[in-house]
Amino acid sequence: MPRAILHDYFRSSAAYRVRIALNLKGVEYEHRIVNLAHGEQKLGEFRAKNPQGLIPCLEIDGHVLTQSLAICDYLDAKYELVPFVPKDPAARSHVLALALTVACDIHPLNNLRILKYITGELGVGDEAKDEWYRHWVREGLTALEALAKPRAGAFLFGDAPSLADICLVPQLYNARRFKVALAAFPTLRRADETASAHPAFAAAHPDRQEQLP
Ligand SMILES: N[C@@H](CCC(=O)N[C@@H](CS)C(=O)NCC(=O)O)C(=O)O
Repeated sequence: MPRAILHDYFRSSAAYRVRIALNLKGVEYEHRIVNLAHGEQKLGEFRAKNPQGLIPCLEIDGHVLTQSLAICDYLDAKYELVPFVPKDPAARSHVLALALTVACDIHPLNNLRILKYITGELGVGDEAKDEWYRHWVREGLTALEALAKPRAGAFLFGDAPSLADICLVPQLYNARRFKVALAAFPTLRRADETASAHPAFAAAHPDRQEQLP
C-alpha cells in the first residue's frame, strides 16, 4: 500500500517540488492526476480537499496537506533522511530566503490562473503574456543568483540538496519552457545541473511523469 497520495500534474512546478521532496525522503506515493489543462483543480471533488483549487495536495498519515512548502515542511519534520534546511539558524534563514524567493516572489506571478486572467479578463495578447512571464522570471532569477552565489556549492546552498534546490529545479524547468535565457545565471545553472543528476530529482522530472494533453 502506498503511504501517500499526491494530487499531481506533470507540468505543475509546485507539484514537482513535492515529487522531489517525497523522493528525497524515500516516501512511497501514488499519483492522482488533476488535469490543470481541463480545469479539474476547480471542480468539487478536488476543491473539497484544497479550497484554493490549486495543486499539489498530499494525503498522508490521515492528513490532507496543501501548499508545497508546508508539505515539504511536514515531510522534513517527519523524516530525518536528507534534511531540507540546515540546523544553524543563519544558514536555515538563508536557505529559506532562497526557496521563498522562488515560491513567493517568482512562481505566483506566473501561475496558470494569473496568465489566464491577463489574457482573458484583461485581454492581453499572447506575446505580451509571454513577456510578462519572462520579465518576472528574469527579475527574480537575477536576485536569486546574487543571493545564492556567495554560499552556493555544487547545490544552491553548499554541497547537499536543500529546499532551495527543491524550488529552483522546477522553476528553471518552467523558465526553459517559456524560453527565458539563463546564461546570466551560472550559479543557478550549476546547482540545477547537479540536482537534476540526483536520482530523487531526476525521477520527479515532468518528462518522467504521465504526459497529458
Ligand atoms: N503556493 C502554492 C501554489 C500552488 C499553485 O499555484 N499550483 C498551480 C500549479 S503549479 C495550480 O494548481 N494552478 C492552477 C490554476 O492556476 O488554476 C504551492 O506552493 O503549493
